[in-house]
Amino acid sequence: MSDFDPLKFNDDDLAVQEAKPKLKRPPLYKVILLNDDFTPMDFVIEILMNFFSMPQDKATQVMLQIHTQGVGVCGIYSKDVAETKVYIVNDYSRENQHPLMCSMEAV
Ligand code: TYC
Repeated sequence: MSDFDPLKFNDDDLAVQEAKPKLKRPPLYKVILLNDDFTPMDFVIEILMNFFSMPQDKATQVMLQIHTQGVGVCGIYSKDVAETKVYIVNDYSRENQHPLMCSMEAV
């Protein structure tokens, strides 16, 4: 019999490697508000309550943190939701002639 015997190469000889799972968690984004000298404090509180569902005491706390430290996090969302929040907050601020800036950054 020759050295090469195809029958030797049956299924049991196959080297198998477990497939690595290809699922990754989708990236998350922080939606942030920046301080400025002109937007009224009450307007920022209204934004935090209405667009980020914060109760008034939490919204006041976050607004004051932005006011003193320059920037603050409004919430953490998937990319699509974060983009929409940024868009509607900036749109609403412009509509009300305030220079408030909302943006997002990867977590
Ligand atoms: N600094 C503003 C003021 O003194 C208040 C303010 C807070 C503005 C937070 C923007 O994201 C902001 N009226």
